[in-house]
Amino acid sequence: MTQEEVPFGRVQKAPENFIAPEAVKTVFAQAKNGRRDFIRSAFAAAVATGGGAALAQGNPVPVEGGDPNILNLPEHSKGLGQGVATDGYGKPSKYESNLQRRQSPGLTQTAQSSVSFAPLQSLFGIVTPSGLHFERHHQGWWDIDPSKHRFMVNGLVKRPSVFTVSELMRLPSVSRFHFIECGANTGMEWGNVAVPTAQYSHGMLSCSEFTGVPLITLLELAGVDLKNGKFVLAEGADGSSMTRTIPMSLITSGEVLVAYAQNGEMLRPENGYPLRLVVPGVQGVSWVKYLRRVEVGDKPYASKDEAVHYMDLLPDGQHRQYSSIQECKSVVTTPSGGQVLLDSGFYNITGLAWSGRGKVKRVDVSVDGGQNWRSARLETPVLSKCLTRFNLDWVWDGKPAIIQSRATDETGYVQPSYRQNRAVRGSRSIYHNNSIQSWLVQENGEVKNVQLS
Ligand SMILES: Nc1nc2c(c(=O)[nH]1)N[C@H]1C(S)=C(S)[C@@H](COP(=O)(O)O)O[C@H]1N2
Ligand SMILES: [Mo]
Repeated sequence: MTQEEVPFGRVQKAPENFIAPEAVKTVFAQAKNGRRDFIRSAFAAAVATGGGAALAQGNPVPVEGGDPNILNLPEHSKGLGQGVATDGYGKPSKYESNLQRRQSPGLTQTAQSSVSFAPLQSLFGIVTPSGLHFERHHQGWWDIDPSKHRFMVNGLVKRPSVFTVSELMRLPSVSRFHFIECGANTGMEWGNVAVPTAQYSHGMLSCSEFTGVPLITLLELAGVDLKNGKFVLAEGADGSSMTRTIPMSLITSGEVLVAYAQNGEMLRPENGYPLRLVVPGVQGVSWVKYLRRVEVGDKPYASKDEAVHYMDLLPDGQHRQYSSIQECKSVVTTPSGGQVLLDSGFYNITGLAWSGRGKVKRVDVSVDGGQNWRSARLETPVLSKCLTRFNLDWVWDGKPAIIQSRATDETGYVQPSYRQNRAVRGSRSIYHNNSIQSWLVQENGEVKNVQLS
């Protein structure tokens, strides 16, 4: 892997003004006084290392030579900036061009039947910017003309119905934050293949605010027979003939949406424009893109994408079907594989936790390979079937450390270790790997993906 391929993490490159270790120690000591103090003293400590302390007191800069980034007035403080950015869709800073979704070096790279992974190690908060949302296409993506797209409801309904996209958009809508995770996320690791970065180990995961119409509203408009109609088959309009069975219980709860928008704008074409099914908590394959039809039936359909693919091979050679809910899982995104810690001292351990069964209740973090655990701070909002951001203070002593996170959801389910998962599932599975992830911080600061047996 080249340097170019390692997406920029906050700890990967040494910016010239990185806080000196001495200052960090002061900051950490003061951090115990609470967060508010921490921010204030972090600022004080940071300026104390450069010319800023004196600046704050109104005295001349005492640092020998001075910091040219402060002393030399930059162009942007003197000249006229650029005009309003009305020349098309806004773009990230050119200094962030390394932040990209990428195909895994270890997977076959057939563009139309492939995956691009989201750069989890460089994202903040819980929302995935739409241009960095992971992609999984079985037969390529399309930019479908919404005026020609139709959505049909048939099967066990009184009035088989067809909706245009504009008709759907006239109906009462809801907006909800949810994660989507491909059932194959972290799949390589079942066979002990340690892919280099969090992007490739966990990046078939994204989280957005989706807007759309609850599917139950559309079924009711069509006069659904809920007595006999226990399942729905969802079908996409692309050439992959993607069809998946959704149990009616998920639909009557009002959770399943026919979505047209993502993060405040219409869906991106890669993510199913103009319509996609949102099935909170369920593996990505059921979130059918380019959604064109739902059929109400009385039994599961056992379509190719559920009778041949997306099943779990068990150690006795049997296959487990319809294990669709994404169980509670978490991953530390910094420090994570491919990043480099610059020096011993203070670091903010941060990561993501999620559960297909509800809210995340707690996340414990270990820096010694699971011998001792501390509870991380869960940042708000903590939402159901949504990514939750966690953070924990850590002072690295410069010795090798193994960093892990272990999430617990509101049902009381605790994220299992590899040993626990393999005892039930063996090691030849592909899908539904929610094992605890381990990152080894080496003495030289380089972070590696490792598995503890
Ligand atoms: N029509 C259609 N829907 C689809 C797919 C597809 O190839 N075609 N891929 C599925 C799979 S396997 C996943 S993991 C998710 C990926 O959604 P994304 O590309 O928006 O991340 O879409 C699902 N829905
Ligand atoms: Mo998937």
